[in-house]
Amino acid sequence: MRKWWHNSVVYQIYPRSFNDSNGDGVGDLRGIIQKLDYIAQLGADVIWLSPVYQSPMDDNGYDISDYLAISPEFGTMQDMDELIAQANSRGIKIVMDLVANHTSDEHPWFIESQSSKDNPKRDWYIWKDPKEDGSEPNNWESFFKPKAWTYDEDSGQYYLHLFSNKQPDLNWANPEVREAIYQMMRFWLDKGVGGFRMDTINMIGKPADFPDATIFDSGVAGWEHWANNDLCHQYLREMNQQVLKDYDVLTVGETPFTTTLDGRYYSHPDRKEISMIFQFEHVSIDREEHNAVAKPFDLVQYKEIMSRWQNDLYQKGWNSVYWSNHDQPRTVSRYGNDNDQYRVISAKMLGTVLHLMSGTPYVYQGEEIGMTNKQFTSIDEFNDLMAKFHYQKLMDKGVKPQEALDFLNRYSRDHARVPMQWQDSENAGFTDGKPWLPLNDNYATINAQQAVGDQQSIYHHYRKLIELRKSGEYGDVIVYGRYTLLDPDDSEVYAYLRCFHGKQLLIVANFSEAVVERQYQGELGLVVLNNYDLDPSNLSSITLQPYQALVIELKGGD
Ligand code: TEU
Ligand code: CA
Repeated sequence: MRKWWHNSVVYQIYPRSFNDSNGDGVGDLRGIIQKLDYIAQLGADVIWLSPVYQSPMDDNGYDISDYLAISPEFGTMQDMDELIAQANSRGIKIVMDLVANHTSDEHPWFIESQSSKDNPKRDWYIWKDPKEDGSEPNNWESFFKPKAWTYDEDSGQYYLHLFSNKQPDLNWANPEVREAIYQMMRFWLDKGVGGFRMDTINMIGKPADFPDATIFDSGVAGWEHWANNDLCHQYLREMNQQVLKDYDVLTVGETPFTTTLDGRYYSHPDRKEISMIFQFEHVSIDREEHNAVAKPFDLVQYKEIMSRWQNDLYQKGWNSVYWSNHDQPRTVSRYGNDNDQYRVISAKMLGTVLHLMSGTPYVYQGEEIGMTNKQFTSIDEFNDLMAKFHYQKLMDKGVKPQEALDFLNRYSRDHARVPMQWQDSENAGFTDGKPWLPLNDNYATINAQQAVGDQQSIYHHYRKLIELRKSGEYGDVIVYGRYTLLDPDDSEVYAYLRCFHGKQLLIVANFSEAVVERQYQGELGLVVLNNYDLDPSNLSSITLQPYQALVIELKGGD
C-alpha cells in the first residue's frame, strides 16, 4: 500500500545551528520560520527538527528535562505552534525528535527517582546494586563515557546510562514509563506534527538479567544485549497499538548495529512497528567510531552495503537513505572532493547517487549547498562531548595529539553543527551576535544566497532531484522501481538500474578524479540529469569526466 511518506524528501534541521533570529548566537524557532520558503523551494516536504525541548544541553538537547516545553533558547510553545502552522501552509510537515531511551538527569522524573530507593519513580530508571567488590553491576560501556554506570553515593546504587552520565536510561520494562512516553507522543501528534524521528530507539529493551558483554572489538560493549532485541520490538508494537495506529505519520527509528533483517522487522508494514530506520553500515565504512579508528573509504564495499539494503527491503520494508546528519561529518568532504575544482561537481554526483535510490531521502542542512568540514586547530575549539571523549580515548592509547586532532578533523560531529552559511556577510548571516560555535571561514564562497541565485549550483541540482522523485514521469520508478547493481567490482564507478513497469533508468556515477571509459547494455534514451554539459551519444562507450553523474532513461523497458 502506498504511503504519503514514500515519495517525501526530508530536510533535517539542527535548530541551534540553522538561523538565529534574535542575535544571541543560537539558532531558534523564529529563525526557522524565516527560512521556510528556502526549504519549500528546494522541494522538501518534511522537516525533521532535532530536539527543541527544555534541556540543560549537556548533549545539545538530546538530554531532555521537559518533553512538553520548548527550551527558552529556541523560543516558546507559541513559536512552535506557529512553525507547525506555517510549515503546514507550505505543504511541509514537522517531524519531532523523540528522545525516549533516556532523559536528562535534570528531568523531574529522574530527580524523584534518585531521591530515595523507595520513591515511586525509583523504578522508572535502571538502578542496580554494585557487585560484591563495589564495582559496576556489569561491564557495559557508554557511547560517551568509559562506563555505562554511575554510582550514586546517597543510595549506594549505580544507574545505567548508555550515553553521558547526564542521560540516564529510562526503564522501559516499567509500564508506567511506557504510558508516560505514549501520552507525551499523543500531545505532539495532537498538535499536528507529521511524525517522529526516534533517537536510539533500538536500545530501549534491556534484558532483565543485565548480562556482561562478551564482544569488545566492535562498537560499544554491551550492544549485543541491548540492541534490536525482542523486547524492543515488543515495545514498538505496543507503541503502535497505543498511539501510532491512530495517526497517519512518518516514523523513523535511529538504529545503529542493525542488519537488513532487523530493518525488515522494524519496517515491514505487517509487523506494525515503524515506517523505516536509519541503518549505520555505510557511515561505519570509513571508521570504527567507538574506538576512534579511521579506515579508507572503499566504493566497492559502499555499493555492496547500499545494494543489500535496497534489495533486502524491496517490498519487505522501507528504506531511509542518507549521507549525513547532525552526528556525521560533511558529505562532500567525506565522500566527494571539497577542493575548489571538484566541490560542486562531486556534491552533485553524491546527491544523484542517493536520490535515485528507493526509500525516503534525508538532506542534512547545508548539504544542499555543499558545506564542507571545518579545520579545527585545537581540541578546545570543539564543543561536542563525543569529540572530547574520543580525544581522551586516543590520548590514553598514547596517540600523538596532532593525530588525534586529525581524526576529529575528519569525523567530529561538530562539522555538522558549524552554523549554516546563508550569505557572504559577517557570520554568514547566521547571527548578528557571537555564534555559539564559530563558522567555517569559507562562507564568502559557499552560502545559500549564492546557491539560490546560481542555476548551476548544488542547491538547484538537489531541487531537480527532488522534483524528479515527485514527478509523474519518473516518480514511480524512483520510488518503487526494482534496483539492480551493475559491475559490483568496479572500484571507481557506481552504476545501477531502476526498473518499474517497463520504465528503466540507468544511473552512472564516477567517484574518481580520473576520466574513465565504461560500457553499458541497452539503448540510450533521454539523458534525464547530468552534472556536466556534454551528454553521451551511446552506451557502448561512455567517457565519464571526474565525478560525473548521469541519469539516463533506457529505451525499450524491461
Ligand atoms: O545518536 C545515537 C548514537 O548511537 C550516536 O552515538 C552515534 O553513534 C554517533 O553520534 C554517530 O556519530 C543519537 C543522536 O543522534 C545523537 O546526537 C545523540 O548524542 C545520542 O543519540 C544521544 O541521545
Ligand atoms: Ca537565538
